[in-house]
Amino acid sequence: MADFLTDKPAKLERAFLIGVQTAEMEAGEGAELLSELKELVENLRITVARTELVSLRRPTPALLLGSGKADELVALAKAEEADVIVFDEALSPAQQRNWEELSGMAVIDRQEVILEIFADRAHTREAILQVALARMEYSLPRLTRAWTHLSRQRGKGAMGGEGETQLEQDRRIVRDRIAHLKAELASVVKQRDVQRRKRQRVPVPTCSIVGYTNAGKSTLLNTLTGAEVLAADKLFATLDPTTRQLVLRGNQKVLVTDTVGFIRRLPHGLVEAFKATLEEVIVADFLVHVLDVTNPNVEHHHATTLAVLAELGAAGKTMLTVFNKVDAATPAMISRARTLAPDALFVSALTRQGLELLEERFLELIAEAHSATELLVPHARYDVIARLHAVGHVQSEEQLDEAVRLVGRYPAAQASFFAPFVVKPG
Ligand SMILES: Nc1nc2c(ncn2[C@@H]2O[C@H](COP(=O)(O)OP(=O)(O)OP(=O)(O)O)[C@@H](O)[C@H]2O)c(=O)[nH]1
Ligand SMILES: [Mg+2]
Repeated sequence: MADFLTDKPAKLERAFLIGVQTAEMEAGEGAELLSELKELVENLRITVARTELVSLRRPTPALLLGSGKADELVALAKAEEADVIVFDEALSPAQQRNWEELSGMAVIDRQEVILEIFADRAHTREAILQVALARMEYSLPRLTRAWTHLSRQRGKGAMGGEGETQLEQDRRIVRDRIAHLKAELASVVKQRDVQRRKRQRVPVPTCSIVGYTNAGKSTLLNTLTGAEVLAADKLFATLDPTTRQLVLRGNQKVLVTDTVGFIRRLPHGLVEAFKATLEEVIVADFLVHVLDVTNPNVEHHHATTLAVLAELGAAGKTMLTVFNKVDAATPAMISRARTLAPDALFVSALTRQGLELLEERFLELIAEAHSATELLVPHARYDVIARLHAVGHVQSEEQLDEAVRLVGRYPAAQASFFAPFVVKPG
């Protein structure tokens, strides 16, 4: 089989970055995206030799930019001795191929950079499968390229007469692998479902931490729960959701899940592939949206997270907005954040500043999401009490003369069993 999927001979080292500012974009947005792209590329341990921002009026089908501009940029990239050109704007498979022919270099776009970072970070079986699937779907229309996944393909004869059949073969292999990955992923997802259902038997409230990459989500989970999730100053440090129990005042428990970070222009295939992982977000009782208050692009981060949540079908969920890293913020940053989200909390996951207040807000949201039920159970029905302890969550238990008064919760599926004893529904 053609091993363009696994072959990684020539690692790319010096990148020439091209950002685009179109008329529809806000002033400065192209530059902002370009600096974010620089950070992304550096996360792949590739040196950024130079960045260029071009203004684009009308995209061309062949090269996106006009051919004069393209020649100029290729000359600049060559002068920098770059071995890869990276576009912030998405390139069609044809545009990508044309640029590679024009420059003789690898030419990739932001989407491929993000896919590459995800591939680099994926460690669990589920994450590896999800990233592999997203990469395959990205590669399928691009099989005629001389470069793939940041490395030159070896032994490929995809162009020319005989190459036609080779290309067809390659396509079939990739399609087969996509089908295979989907099936394997489905079985992993099923296992997760079983695990989650087990957890739901005891209806402990759940919340998911969401937000832009590097906002401090994992640090917050670690500080709150004493978990030891990897938190690092790199993009997409977390790919797999981690759930930990947090015990609040009054012994109220809540399961907190840390999730993969979001970013602007996330490849659609990745959102699709990570939907299963992000299901935690959809089933959570409430969300905690963490933002880095010190980041100059915080408004865009805010908007991006809301957009991805909408794409996941989680737009209407109860959400607590939290500006993190106040220990490093200036008063100007704080007032800017207030304008963006007036009801937000300000915390530092590093110094614990504001976390007590955050936990109080958790308690309020839990109370809203799960108001407890009150039951009166005759002493003779000890089986009912035992069952509530086994399948539900008992907040308080009081021995009265004729009965036991219990306040707590149980799964909806058990409602008919407990119904005869309910005196105050939740
Ligand atoms: N100054 C300061 N830095 C923080 C704070 N919280 C997190 N950081 C730093 O921000 C960086 C990113 O933190 P993470 O917790 O890995 O961020 P994340 O949101 O989980 O990032 P991804 O998993 O990549 O989406 C790390 O270098 C942290 O040390 C904080 O309250 N103050
Ligand atoms: Mg993280």
